[in-house]
Amino acid sequence: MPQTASSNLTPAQIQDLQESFNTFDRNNDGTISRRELHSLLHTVGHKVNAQGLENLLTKYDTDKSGTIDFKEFLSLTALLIKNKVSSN
Ligand SMILES: [Ca+2]
Repeated sequence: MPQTASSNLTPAQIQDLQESFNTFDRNNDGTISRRELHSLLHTVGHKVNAQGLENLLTKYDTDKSGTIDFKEFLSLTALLIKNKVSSN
C-alpha cells in the first residue's frame, strides 16, 4: 500500500469511506461542498457551528477549492476516527 496521508487506514476502511463519500456527495460532482460537509458532520455526530465548519474547511481544503475532494475527505475522516477513538 502506498504511503499517503491516509496510510493508517486499511483498504477496507478506504472502500467504506469511498461509499460514505459518494453518499454525502449528493450531486455526484466528486466533491463535498460546505453544505454537504455540514450534513456529513451532523450524521456522524459532530455538531459544529458555522465557524467550526469554516475552520475545518480552511484546514482540510488543502487546494483551496472551497470543497472537500476524496483525498481531503480521507484526511478529515482520519481525524474524526481518531477523535472518536480517543474520546472513548
Ligand atoms: Ca458534491
